[in-house]
Parts: sequence; C-alpha cells; structure tokens
Amino acid sequence: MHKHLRFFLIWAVIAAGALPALLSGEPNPATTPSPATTAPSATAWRTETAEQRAARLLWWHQAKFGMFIHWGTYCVPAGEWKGQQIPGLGEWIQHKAKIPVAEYEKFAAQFNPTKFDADEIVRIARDAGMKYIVITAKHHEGFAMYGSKASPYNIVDATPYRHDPLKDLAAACAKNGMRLGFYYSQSQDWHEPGASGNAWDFKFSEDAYDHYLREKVEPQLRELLTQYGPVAVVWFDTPQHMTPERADRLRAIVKELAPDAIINNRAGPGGGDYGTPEQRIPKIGQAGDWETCMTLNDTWGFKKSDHNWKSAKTLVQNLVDIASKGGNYLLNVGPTSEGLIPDESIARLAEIGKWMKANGDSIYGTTPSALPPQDWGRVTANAGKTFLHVFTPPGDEIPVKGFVGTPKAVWLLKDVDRTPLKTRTTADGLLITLPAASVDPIDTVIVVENSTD
Ligand code: JFZ
Repeated sequence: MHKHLRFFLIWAVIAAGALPALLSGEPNPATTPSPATTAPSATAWRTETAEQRAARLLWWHQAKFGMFIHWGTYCVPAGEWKGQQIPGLGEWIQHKAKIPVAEYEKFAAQFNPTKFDADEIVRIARDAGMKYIVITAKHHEGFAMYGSKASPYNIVDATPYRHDPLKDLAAACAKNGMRLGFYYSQSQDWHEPGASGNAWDFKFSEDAYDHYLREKVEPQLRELLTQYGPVAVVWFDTPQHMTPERADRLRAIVKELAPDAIINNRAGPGGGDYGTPEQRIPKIGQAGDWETCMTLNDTWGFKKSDHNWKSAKTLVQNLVDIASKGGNYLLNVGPTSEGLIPDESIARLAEIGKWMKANGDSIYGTTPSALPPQDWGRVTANAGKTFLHVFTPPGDEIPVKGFVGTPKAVWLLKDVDRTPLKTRTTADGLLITLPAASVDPIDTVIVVENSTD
C-alpha cells in the first residue's frame, strides 16, 4: 500500500474516532492527550521538599476515596432541550445543543433546589466510606454555585433559591471531618465573551481571554479560597489556552491563600500534584500520584434519561483495583434541580459503604503490594499486612503466587475474632483454604500478616 495512502488511512481512522467529539465539541478522551498522561510535575511550581510534599498529601494518600459532585443549572434541562433528548454529558448540554447564552441563562431562573441538604449529602459520602468531597464551584456553563461578588451569574443572585449551598456544604464538612475541595473550570466558560469554549455566541481573542481570567477567574478563585474554610483540593479542568504563565498565576493564588491545598494536573502547563485519568483505571498504575474520576452512570451532571448505573460490585472492585495500583478514586454524583442525589446513586453508595465498613482497612492508607499480579483479584498492603482481595476464588484454596516465607497469621478481614485460616506453602508460594461460606460475592478480603523470615 502506498505510504501516503497508509498515512491518510491512519489519520482517517483517528479522525473518525474523534469525529463525534469534534462535532460535539466535547473533549474526546480517545484522541485528546488526556491530562493523566502528562505526569504531574511534582516540584516545578512549588518550592517544597519531598518531605513537605509528603506531609501535605498525607491525608490524601490515606483517604483513597472521595465524592465528586457535579451540580449546576444544567440539572434543570437534565439532558433535554426543546423536547429533544440531547446526547452526551448532561453538563455539556449548552455546548452540545449550541444554546445561546440568552436562552441558556433562563435555566437559572428555574433553579430552586429547596431539597438540598448538605448534612445529608455529607452523611451519604461518609457512610459510603468517602473521606473528601470535590464539588463544582463553576463548571463550563460559567454559573457559580455560590454567592460570587465577581459575577452576578450565580446561585444567590440569579435564582429564586437565593442561598449559597457551598456555605452549607462547607459547614457540614467541617462538622463531620470531611475534607472539601472545589472543581473550577478556569478556561471554558460558555457564559463569558472572553472565555474559551463558546464559539456559537462569541469569537475568541487572547486579550479578552486575559481580561476574563483577571476579572472573573482570579477573583472567584480568591472567593472560594477565603470564604469557605480550609480548601483541601482545587480541581482545575480543561485548560484550553492556558499558558505556563497563566497557569502559574492561578497556582500562585492557591499557594498564597491555601498553601496546603492539593492541586490536580489540569490547571495548565506546569502540571500539578496528581494525574487525573478520567472514566478509566490505568492498566498498571502510572507515574506519580493519580486519582481516577468516574461517574456512577454515564454522565457527570444529572440527566433524567441516563439509567446506566454501574453495579456496586463493579464500583467496589474499581476502588480495590485503583488502590492496588496506588491511586485514589473520585466517584461522582449529579444532584437534581431539587438538590437531591438520585436514589440509584444513594443505593450504590450505601452498598459500597457496607463493604467498606467491614473491609476499609484494606483500602485506607494502603499501597501497592510487592506481590506479582494474582489471577483471582488484587492485592493491597499496609503496615506489615498484605490484603488479598479475592474477586473470583479459583476453588477452596487460594494460591498466593510469589509469597515467600511463613505468614505470622492469616484471617478474613471481616472476622473480628481473626479465626486462623488453614494454609500450606508450596514452591510457588502460599495456599490458603477459603471456606465457601466465607466468600463475599463482591470481594473477599484475606489478611496475611507478613512472615517474619
Ligand atoms: C471534563 C469536563 O469537560 C466534564 O464535563 C467533567 O467535568 C470531567 C470530570 O472533566 O471532561 C474531560 C476533560 C478532559 C478530557 C476528557 C474529559 N481529556 O482530556 O481527555
């Protein structure tokens, strides 16, 4: 085949893969260099020692599991526009349907989430075993979900609700030892002429963009970092047009006002504290710190037509898989226009919480094990203990490949009496007898107290 034809075909295939996103404008993970592939530069923008960084991220490494909340006026249309179901992500409806700002901002006047209960949301997160919450303070639609003085396009000034839910959430988090972070779309803002992303109402210019950054983004960042208590995480997103200088300005504001805050790698060039693989779990883990963010169904923002809920088994096994590779799991809920988390989300999170209540020690603060991959599941490790996560028992004996020596003790993590499990060693490693009655259909966790020899 002629080399030019081959080249054309290769790009045609790639372009076809990108076509839906190109048409929709949504980033296409398949072809956009996912932020996760840009390994976070651990020190370039922070002058701290490795020990100082480790201390700053200690809680995050212990936490392993957080709640993502995508909430904005996009929950009012909830995926429908002019009687049509709009395909794609719920929070992208304005972009997908190219809704003019003058039309779209009318949703704010319909937004009155009187059933929002911050204490209940924090209870749901806590009972699921989640240790931090990251909520959209401003998504690409440009609507601030808090009382911003930098823009009247916000939930206090532009809705009948006339209340600041982030104040409530910050108070509820403080009351319950839940750390709170903010997602902030610093570059895309489909409401603002100078911002990136709205090519159907506006024409982009660098000067107007810098004006938008200085007049809206930087003031709002300062509001969020000074008016809602300690901010644990700043979750920037889609850094189009962000130059190293522009990104450094934002990171410098965070460092100035919330020096202990952890920043993801999506502020722009120059990286951040951690990588952000989205809707996927890296095959073998990835360089540096990282956090997989994922939806419970297929959309971040609420869509009434999206009923494709992942099972609790899938979600728990995702959490275990991620922890076994050294990552964090940020699992999303999309509240409705009434301010409620969908019942199906609550049900999944409750099931995860039930498993975490019995097995959380095999997740929190763990690191990847030195053992080789095991066919029946995953392995995590912490403080001299190895946690065997048996997803699919091969029989009533569990072969632990690569285990050397004789374990001090072996028991089921959920067994508070630590009844010893029967073991025998072979040339390949350790064999553990797992009684059928003890098998957990989601994940049976066996603790192996490491051998002394
Ligand atoms: C972004 C947002 O556009 C989306 O609405 C949601 O908030 C998600 C958590 O973050 O989605 C992205 C961003 C970047 C890529 C893919 C989806 N990417 O670079 O592949």
